[in-house]
Amino acid sequence: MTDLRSSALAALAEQTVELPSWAFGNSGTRFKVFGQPGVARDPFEKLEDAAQVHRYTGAAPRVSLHIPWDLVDDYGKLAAHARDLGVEIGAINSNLFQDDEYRLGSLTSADPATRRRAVEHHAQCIEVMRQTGSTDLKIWLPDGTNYPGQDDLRARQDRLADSLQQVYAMLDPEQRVLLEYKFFEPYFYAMDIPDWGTSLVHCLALGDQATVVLDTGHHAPGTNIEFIVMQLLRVGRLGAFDFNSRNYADDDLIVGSADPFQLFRIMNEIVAADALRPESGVNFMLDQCHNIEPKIPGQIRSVMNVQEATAKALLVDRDALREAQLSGDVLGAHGVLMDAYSTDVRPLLAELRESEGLDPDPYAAYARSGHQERIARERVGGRQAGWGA
Ligand code: AOS
Ligand code: ZN
Ligand code: ZN
Repeated sequence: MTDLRSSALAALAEQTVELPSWAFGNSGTRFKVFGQPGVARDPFEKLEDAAQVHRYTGAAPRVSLHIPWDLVDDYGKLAAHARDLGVEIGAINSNLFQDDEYRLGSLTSADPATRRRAVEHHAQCIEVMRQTGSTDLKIWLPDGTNYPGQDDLRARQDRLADSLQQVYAMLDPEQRVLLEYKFFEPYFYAMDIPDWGTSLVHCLALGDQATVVLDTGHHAPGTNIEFIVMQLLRVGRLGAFDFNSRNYADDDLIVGSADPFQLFRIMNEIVAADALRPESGVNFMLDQCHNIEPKIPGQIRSVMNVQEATAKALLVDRDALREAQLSGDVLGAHGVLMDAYSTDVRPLLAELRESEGLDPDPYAAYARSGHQERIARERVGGRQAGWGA
């Protein structure tokens, strides 16, 4: 146990979680966007808020950007601002869902001029990557059809493969594509990348610099997500997570809030495959919006939830588990997993934070800092996460 504890502490000290810039802007549902006092007004302020999350958790040193939501004149300046704050720019997210021209598809469009525009948008994103030092280009493809017969499903895949090939060809050697899947929305008959299999097929055709993004909110209810995690790790193509929690749709709620056991099962596969280390190439990102709760504390809570699930996964007694599995001890093996899950890891994480010179309770430390009150006083006129914020 002492060994497990100290190796868990060492692994947790290395773990990082990437924050989404859009978590720090105003957000909501299609019914209502709620404004919050002190919300970030531009990408520079979003970085300042993200840096607060890193300051109190010590585990969130990167921020994903979204183009064009995070459009600025000088990306070198934005990256320098990030560095001054002690964070860096993470994945660059492209946007193929806001233009009228993409109504019937972007990278899959039957119109070559529309496809060309969608590919060129990725050239712009890759340029941002060069200027900010980002190595991950994240593509969520919002293309799909609403009615059987609306378009030729296979032709759409062929056009997608060709467009992705053009994007891939523009990458620098140290850059990679992260290809996300989603089974529904904004189209409801057939999405063009609905599942991990389709994403993987395209990644395999593209080459080694293409990997799959698993957004935990993008599966049908009851899907065994940890199985997908295991399989993608097995073939070396799990590039990243978009962590969040879902109950009904793509809810983008705080990761681990409704089903901490699912998060534990996912992290258990990560730890079992030794994929927690930064060199494993899995980028643990959040993709969330905090519509009714305060945003910086919401992100702090999210990072803490990921850490707690990870700590429990690190405490699984792998030798005992293997022994029970090999001897066919069904309940014994299950019990090993449940013992780890049932451990209260909060003291372990408090010890980790104290060893790093941090407050053992990041959430309370941020609340005491007065930052929330300061931004509410000083920042006036924050806008929605997207739509030109
Ligand atoms: C959309 O449902 C996806 O989860 C995305 O990852 C999207 O790219 C992200 O929300 C930023 O636009
Ligand atoms: Zn996502
Ligand atoms: Zn989503």
